[in-house]
Amino acid sequence: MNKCLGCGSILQNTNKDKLGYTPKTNINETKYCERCFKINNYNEKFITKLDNINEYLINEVNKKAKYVYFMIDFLNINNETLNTYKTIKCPKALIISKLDIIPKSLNKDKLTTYLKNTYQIKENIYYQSTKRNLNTKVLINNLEEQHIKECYILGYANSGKSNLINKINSLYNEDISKITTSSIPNTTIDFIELKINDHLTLIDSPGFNLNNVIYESNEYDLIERVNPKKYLKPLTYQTKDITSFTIEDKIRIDANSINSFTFYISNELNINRIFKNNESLTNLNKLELDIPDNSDLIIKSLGFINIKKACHLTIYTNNDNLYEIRNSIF
Ligand SMILES: Nc1nc2c(ncn2[C@@H]2O[C@H](COP(=O)(O)OP(=O)(O)O)[C@@H](O)[C@H]2O)c(=O)[nH]1
Ligand SMILES: [Mg+2]
Repeated sequence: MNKCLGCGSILQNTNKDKLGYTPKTNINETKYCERCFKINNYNEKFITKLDNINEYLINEVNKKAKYVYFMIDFLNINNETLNTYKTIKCPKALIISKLDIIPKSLNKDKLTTYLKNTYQIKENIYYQSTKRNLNTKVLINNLEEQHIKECYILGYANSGKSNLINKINSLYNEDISKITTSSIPNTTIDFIELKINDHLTLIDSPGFNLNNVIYESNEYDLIERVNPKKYLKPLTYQTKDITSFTIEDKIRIDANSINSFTFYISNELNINRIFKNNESLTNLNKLELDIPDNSDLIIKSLGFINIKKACHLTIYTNNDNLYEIRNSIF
């Protein structure tokens, strides 16, 4: 069975609507499926749904893997993503990816201590950026020092797994077949084994799936703006009394007291502040939350809002499971 080098799906030429399709009569004549070809050459965008992907990944990896790097990007650190990390049984390390977007004010040693304590992580935590090529070698050195010959790269959708593997591959090999990457989640369909050199094979994987109000929307333009292109600029708003915030007209957060809200989400997403009473989004589910002093309100896969003082919030949302509260990361 030939697999597409770009996404890992099994190549087939019988069903145009199924993954792995190629129009070639002889499958051996191509390395890539039509979908990867279109993403790579025409920048076409596809939204692909992968059923039961989380269970599939955990089962396969817990059966086969001897070592795992698990990638989570800075805006996606929460109980749900870290609980998934904890289900991986073999030796592993956590990679906080997209280091280039992490606010400079955040000290990495302190962040590590915070993450280890808050989420009970025992393993090493690395910070990495493919975009700026930061700490890529550190990851390889760690594998070499431990004589690890095969490493699975796991993580949530869009955490940067395929870009990292392409980067490492390009450091060791000149003429490489690239794994397909894009800003739309679920580009990688199945495991892809890539021999980097005689001592190391990396295995790319589809991303774990996170429920996300933005990804659910199927709006490409919006999905692309969730991932910050550069260093994140936190936005602070002071509230006096009744103030509503809306994010991309998908989520509404109502505050009712003097406070300070600092948003750590992509600067390309629209945050609106509305002072007067208004009816926008009040047709959605209403979620009431009590926030303790100096907490982060996490909006899964978008980021978080640092809230200075204890308060009560009313949130209008189409998904109650998107929110978590933690002690401030700062
Ligand atoms: N800012 C930033 N974006 C990144 C980095 N690595 C990947 N991305 C972006 O994240 C998105 C998903 O990347 P991809 O490697 O396909 O993620 P995967 O789904 O985990 O394989 C793409 O839009 C990339 O450009 C990084 O180091 N920094
Ligand atoms: Mg990928």
